[in-house]
Amino acid sequence: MTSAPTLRGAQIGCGFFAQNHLHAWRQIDGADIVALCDSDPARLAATGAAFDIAEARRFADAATLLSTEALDFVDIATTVDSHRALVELAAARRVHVICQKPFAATSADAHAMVQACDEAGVRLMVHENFRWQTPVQAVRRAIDGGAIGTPHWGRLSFRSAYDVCRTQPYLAKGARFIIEDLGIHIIDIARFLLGDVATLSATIQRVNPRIRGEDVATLLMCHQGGATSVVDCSYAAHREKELFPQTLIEIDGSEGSLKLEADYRLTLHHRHRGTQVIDCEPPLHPWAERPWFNIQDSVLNIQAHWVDCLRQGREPQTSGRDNLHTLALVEAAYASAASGQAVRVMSSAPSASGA
Ligand code: NAD
Ligand code: 89V
Repeated sequence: MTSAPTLRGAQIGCGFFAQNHLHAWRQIDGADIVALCDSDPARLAATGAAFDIAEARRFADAATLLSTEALDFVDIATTVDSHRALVELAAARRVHVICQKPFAATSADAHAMVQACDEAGVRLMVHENFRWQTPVQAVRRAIDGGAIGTPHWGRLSFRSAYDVCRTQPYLAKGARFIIEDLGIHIIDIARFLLGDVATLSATIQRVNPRIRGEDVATLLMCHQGGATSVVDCSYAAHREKELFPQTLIEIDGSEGSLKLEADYRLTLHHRHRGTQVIDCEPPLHPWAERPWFNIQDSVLNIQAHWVDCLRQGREPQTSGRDNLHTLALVEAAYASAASGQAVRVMSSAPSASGA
């Protein structure tokens, strides 16, 4: 039996986080990155050398890349201001697309990008990797396995004082910070575990005077299925133990409860079957490092999911269409924080949130 041809991909954006994408692509069977693109010559050269991509296959602009290389997909890991142009360029070339989060700066941009890919008949996945973290996948499996019955309440918490702006300096300059950069991940996990959201209330605060946007956010969400969740995020939480980049999760269900606590310890308690403790520590891949290894492992998992979806002709879990729901909640959070009112969440696209 002949094995399927290896998918040919190109990495657009060779900055801080793209290095994790490229390490993970090397570890995945079925896909190869054959070309690179970055408008910054120094980063392009350094990344090309580090990942053995020949100079002839390094491009300063995506249009030349797409008109020169025969590609199955592009992996866009640039910052949000360039996402729409790059996604539409790839769609126009009938090339499948992965795009980093935040997918788009506005809801209108996001809808246009989804439509462009639909009309071109190409797959579109948003690289929203937090739900692909090993511990979060374990929580999903526990719920699917009936460990706690039907979930009715949850708390998803990311509290840290880690200086994330050191490696991502652009985060300190934006009018929006923690919800658009980090909250978006935790909101997506809440959708993945508890389903889509009907109404949302939010408050935001700025504690660190050296940044422009908010570094603390607290959301209350009422899910369409009846559950209520609290999503709380902070980059101004000076705790006894720094837990970056761990997301802690508590969920109560009709038959029991689960807690994903510090250092990837998952406790499942069932009212009749008692308590079980599971160590969900993610693998530390050879190219990964602490404390980022949890996120780095999720990069491998989501990219492997992409290869499976392209091979099997399936819609990725975090498709552009699905991510419209997560983006709508980000917009609702900022609107609620500004108005002080709860917001009824409207998102036109049908959801495949997974809960
Ligand atoms: P970065 O600034 O370090 O890298 C972006 C690179 O893209 C730069 O090298 C820049 O020169 C290049 N670039 C920008 N516009 C371009 C264009 N039009 N054509 C070609 N190259 C272009 O940024 P980063 O920290 O690596 O973040 C990139 C994206 O990844 C952001 O959207 C960020 O939110 C996201 N991110 C996600 C995770 C995660 O998945 N968990 C973690 C960190 C960052
Ligand atoms: O993962 C990210 O998207 C990063 C982080 C949340 C760590 O700040 O931007």
